[in-house]
Amino acid sequence: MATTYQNWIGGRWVPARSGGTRENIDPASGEVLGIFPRSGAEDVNDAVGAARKALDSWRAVPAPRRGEILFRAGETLVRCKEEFARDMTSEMGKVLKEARGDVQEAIDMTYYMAGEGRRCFGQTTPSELPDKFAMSVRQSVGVAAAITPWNFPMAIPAWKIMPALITGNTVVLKAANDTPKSAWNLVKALEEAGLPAGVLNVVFGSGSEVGTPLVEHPDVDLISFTGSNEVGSGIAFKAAQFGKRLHLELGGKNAIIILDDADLGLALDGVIWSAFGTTGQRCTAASRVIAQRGILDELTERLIARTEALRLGHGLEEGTDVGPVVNQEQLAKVDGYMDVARRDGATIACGGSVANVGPLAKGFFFRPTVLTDVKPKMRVAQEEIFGPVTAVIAVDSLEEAIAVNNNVSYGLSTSIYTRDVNQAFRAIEGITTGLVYVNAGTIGAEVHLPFGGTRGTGNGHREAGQAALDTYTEWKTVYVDYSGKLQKAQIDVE
Ligand code: UN1
Repeated sequence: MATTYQNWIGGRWVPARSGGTRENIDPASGEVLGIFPRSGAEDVNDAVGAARKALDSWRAVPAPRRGEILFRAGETLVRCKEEFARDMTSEMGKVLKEARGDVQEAIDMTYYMAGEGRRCFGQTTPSELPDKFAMSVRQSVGVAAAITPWNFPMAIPAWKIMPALITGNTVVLKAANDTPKSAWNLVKALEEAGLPAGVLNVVFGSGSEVGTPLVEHPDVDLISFTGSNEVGSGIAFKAAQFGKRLHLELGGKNAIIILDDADLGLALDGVIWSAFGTTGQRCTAASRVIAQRGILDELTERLIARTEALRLGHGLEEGTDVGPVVNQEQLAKVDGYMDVARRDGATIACGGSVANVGPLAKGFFFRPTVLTDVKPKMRVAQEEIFGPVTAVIAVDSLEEAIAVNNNVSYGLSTSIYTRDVNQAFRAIEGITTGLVYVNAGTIGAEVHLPFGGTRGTGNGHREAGQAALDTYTEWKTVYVDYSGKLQKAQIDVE
């Protein structure tokens, strides 16, 4: 019998008001892992109400005290890391060592933001007038809605929840439908750490049944969404209409540029890790390899050999390199791109099909795929596939590589492999994505630096690092005039 889980609203674990439920399924085996609420607008309303009610007292708690709660939650995450990583692999498929990394990223973010409880710096500057003091302080925004994806089921909720909480906001989390247990584990850790009732609430359910009423709720002040461009642009439209603050983290079409002078073995390690890690389901995944012509043949040959050697399997099994994709819909989408590739004239050099024999029969497996003869304007070189597929594009020069890299509607992550420091710096300057790596893959961002992208990848905001605080706070500028007389800025200039 699978365990039944509940929403956490106003400090209580409660079922969906409708009584509706949904199964949490292992995408590698089809096994039912748990039963979660299938919530709706009435549950969202309860959660937002609880968050609103908790707001004034939470923002009155001194930030260092808020930080202590986060530190305690971080300790639980450390203690339960292995268990939580296993839960994650079971519910979304990524191999265990990567799931451990996901939990670790949540731990890192929790500790980092807990420390902000004693920082959260503003600016103190001289005033232009005598006997006057000028400073700026951060204030919470209000009730934050965090809408999170299944590919980083603990890290990304932590990226949103931790900065929101430390800066005094209350939160309603809508966890991804495919990964409720990881969100539940994170929320439970915060509950056990002593977070007061209503400060964080989690409502399980789908985008249309929970996400939409949450975005539209008049008592939600701020929305942070990570997911598809299609859903993100719909949210942007509503946020504008209802006057809500919005942070968006959407798709990517990231490239690894490999120049003729690169260390090819190192570059291949980066491509394999970045293209097929998390089964290619990262917004930072390297779905393009932009190769200079001098190394093209050798690179392609070695890339195909290494890709064909990758072992598909259950992410909990020793020796598995690549797990399943998350669900049937994603599998069909990735498979559909093989026809698109063929029609446009690309070559499927390896992989290119669903793997469903033997132990793989019960899961959603797709063979790691390398596409060659790809031209920069082909759909497979422009659109986010979000699966274990990478496309090799040939270029003649660094300048052409940079132009091809930048010429997509996304702008998240790029990496360049070269041993020439001049070329590296020219690339750093010319690349227009939000993240740039030199001699490392496109994945693996660290939590204390800004994370996000240009163009269609987002709406200009960043998460993680100090930049995250800008999403979750309002600036309050304070002037204290202790001269005892009327002093006029810009007027009393003599
Ligand atoms: C994402 O793919 O949505 O840099 C986030 C990385 C991870 C986070 C990825 N630290 O790939």
